[in-house]
Amino acid sequence: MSEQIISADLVANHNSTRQPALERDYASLGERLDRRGIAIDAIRDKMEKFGVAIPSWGVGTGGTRFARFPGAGEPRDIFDKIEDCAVISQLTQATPTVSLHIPWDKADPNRLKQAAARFGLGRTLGSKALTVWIGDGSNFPGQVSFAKAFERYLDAMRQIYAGLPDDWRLFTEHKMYEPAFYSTVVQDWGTNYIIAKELGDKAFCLVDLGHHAPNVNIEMIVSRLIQFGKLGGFHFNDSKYGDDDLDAGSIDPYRLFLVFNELVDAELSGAKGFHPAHMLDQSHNVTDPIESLMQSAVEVQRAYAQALLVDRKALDGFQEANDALMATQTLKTAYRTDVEPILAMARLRTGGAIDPVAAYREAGYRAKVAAERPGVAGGGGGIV
Ligand SMILES: [Mn+2]
Repeated sequence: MSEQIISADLVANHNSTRQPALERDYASLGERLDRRGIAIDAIRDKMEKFGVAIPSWGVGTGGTRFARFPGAGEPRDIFDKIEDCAVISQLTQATPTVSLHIPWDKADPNRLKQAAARFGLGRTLGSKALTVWIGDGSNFPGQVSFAKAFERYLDAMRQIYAGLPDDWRLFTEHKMYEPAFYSTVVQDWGTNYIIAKELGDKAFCLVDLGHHAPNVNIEMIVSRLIQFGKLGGFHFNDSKYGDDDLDAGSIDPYRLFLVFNELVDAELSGAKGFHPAHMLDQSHNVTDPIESLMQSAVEVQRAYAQALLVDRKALDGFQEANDALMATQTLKTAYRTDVEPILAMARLRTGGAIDPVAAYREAGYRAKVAAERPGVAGGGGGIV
């Protein structure tokens, strides 16, 4: 049994006051889904198995382009970060893994393994994937040769790929711009796909939702990568303009749903080699990072649950009949369904909190660590 940072009694009390209402809501939703031919328990089972990784850097306060405004009780090192990640995992039961950022998280690997195992984050260092994002590019027209820059990139990546263990996967991430503002070597999914094809069978494309031009149809990119066996996984966040760090589902939850609609379609149709890795990748400046990450993990889970409710047989029929109105309504029917009772029931059954943010606030965790962790200047900021 792994160690629990938030008192088990507090979580039990939190849940006991909310459980009767949840059970009624779950039964009511179950009845309505049953009329649509959907077994609510089967959806709940999938939620219980679902996991999205927390990035170690996400639990600290991020930097803006102008300054960094540290929050109280910020983690001082990777070991504090692992404790914060353990709180998120305990209350949501949706974030069983932590993704480390090298070189920000330099630490003795054995000590890291022990810390992760202590909080049931045992898979942390059992990773089988390496994500490479290189912010190479230029700020002025004429500054670099596009072709030479890409050839240098490919040469470097071939060396990394050659050193990859046989059972590992290599993910490459495209990003439209930043830190370079005129051209970026891996700027779009087309370049990313070329890289994955050039490197070989262990190379896949990672899609960061915030790394596209405004109005780009990201769900279609996801479909393309699935169709040609090159979707590696996701960095979830949301974006309004040129940012890539807002909380998942906070701006355009329908787009998040449409991405999961493609993922569920691939899952149910048994797309070859389909096992995407999910991670949050966002930065928090005006919220408690732990609260934002808990909420974001739940939003990703919610999109997955809603996408599982799509009547795919009906959708296929409407597509074949070119009935655009009913096809799109089929998606909307799933999206409009409030799946919160399913998510809360999954959390309750797996030891989490029915309302993770409320339980976190009841526990007073932030005030407690603020007293234990003196403020640090600087630290690992940065935006990727
Ligand atoms: Mn990213």
